[in-house]
Amino acid sequence: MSAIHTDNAVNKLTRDWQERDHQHYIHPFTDHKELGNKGTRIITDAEGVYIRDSEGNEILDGMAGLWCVNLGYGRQELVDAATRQMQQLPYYNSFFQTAHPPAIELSAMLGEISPPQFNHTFFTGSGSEANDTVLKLVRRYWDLLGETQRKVIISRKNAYHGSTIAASSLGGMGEMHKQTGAYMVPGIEHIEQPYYFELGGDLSEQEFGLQQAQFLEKKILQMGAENVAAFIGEPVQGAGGVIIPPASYWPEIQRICRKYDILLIADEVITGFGRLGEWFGSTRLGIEADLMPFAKGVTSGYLPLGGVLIADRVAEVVIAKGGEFAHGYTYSGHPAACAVALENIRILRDEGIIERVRDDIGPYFNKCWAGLATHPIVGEARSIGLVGAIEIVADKATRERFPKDKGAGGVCRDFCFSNGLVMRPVGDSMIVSPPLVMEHSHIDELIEKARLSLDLTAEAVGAA
Ligand code: PXG
Repeated sequence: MSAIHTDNAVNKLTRDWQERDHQHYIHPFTDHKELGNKGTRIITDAEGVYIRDSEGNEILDGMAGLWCVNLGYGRQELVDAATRQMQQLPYYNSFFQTAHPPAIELSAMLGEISPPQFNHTFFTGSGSEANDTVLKLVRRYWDLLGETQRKVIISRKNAYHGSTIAASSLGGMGEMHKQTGAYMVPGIEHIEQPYYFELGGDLSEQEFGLQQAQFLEKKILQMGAENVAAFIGEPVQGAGGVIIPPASYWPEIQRICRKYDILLIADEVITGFGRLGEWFGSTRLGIEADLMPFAKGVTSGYLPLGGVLIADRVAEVVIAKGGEFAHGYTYSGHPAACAVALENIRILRDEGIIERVRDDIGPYFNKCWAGLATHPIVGEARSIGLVGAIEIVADKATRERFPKDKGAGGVCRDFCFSNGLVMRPVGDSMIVSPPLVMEHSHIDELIEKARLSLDLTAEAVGAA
């Protein structure tokens, strides 16, 4: 249980950090006025699957940081890998006909652990940069094949692909589109998403999956198949609310992409590196992609790194016909980040962590999480591998939500925090994506704290 320190010195230090934070630090995706009134929670330490705040509260990290700390906190091997690499060669680039061993070895290793069509990697510093790279690679590929009219990329509403201008444009988040405004990248179209709980209506899951996938074919025909370059999707939408498509969805998307010969991009930034019990979510869901942007779990978040796995079909054209690809970042393939990634992958492999997600801790989590569906304000509890979502509703039978001004998701998040658990709200859906190294007892603790927080939420929002 969390131990709240009331020590004055501790409190004073926290107030001081909060004050300076408010005065100087602009946070990502944050309403500053609101945060200033409330006060930032300051995280100072972490170990295993727990984070600790500046007041000494220990909190079970149900989000693995931001869906990234796959190995959990405090893995000394990762620290040592970074230290060794920083001592030997802290930085060098791969721009001017040079390279360094960590980036070379990592690109070869990624070829080994990914599906067979992938043998090449382009490195970036983040998932957003990976998707900027995707956008350029896709259009370059078709240009090199002489199909210069193939510019349209089809994505989905409520997709998240990052927050650079290209990545916001690829994503389907309404507020981001509104704020990016006139600067959105042209030629990106968004179709409906496979969100059964919200949009399924009277259809069976299978029928709904097919229907949502067939929006792709309708869009291709509307744009003219000869103009369409690619389709991009997260195997399981993450930031959109852990939306797990019906089993019929991805095979139909794959069929349509093949029929019109358009590239299929699986954004594996969240689903890569074991989250769904396979190295890549695509394998679990039977997706055969041409490009796979990745980030987050590749280093368990210990250092920033992203990249794009490039299938032979694309790599061969870009290499044989492309000359110089005018694209790259100072930190593309940063040596320390690559060294950490290599060690991270070695641990995931040697300790059998991914198999454990598939065969043991994943199924245990799935079973326990499904049990939350009996709670009076839970309309659905879904999960796959080690990601899950629950839908908070006012009425289980009709799936009616609480009035927006109750902010049930935010209320639940706050109760979770004060009960020692991180869960992330997406509207009135509550999300978890814990470290892959969770033990059974951690899952039990997560479920118990989630249930307690749901009880308190029900009371606070005046559930019937
Ligand atoms: N693709 C996917 C599928 C993502 O989830 C990105 C790309 C962008 O990665 P970078 O490294 O540029 O952030 C992401 C990132 C949230 C949240 O609140 C999710 C992400 C990032 C920040 C917050 O759920 N996903």
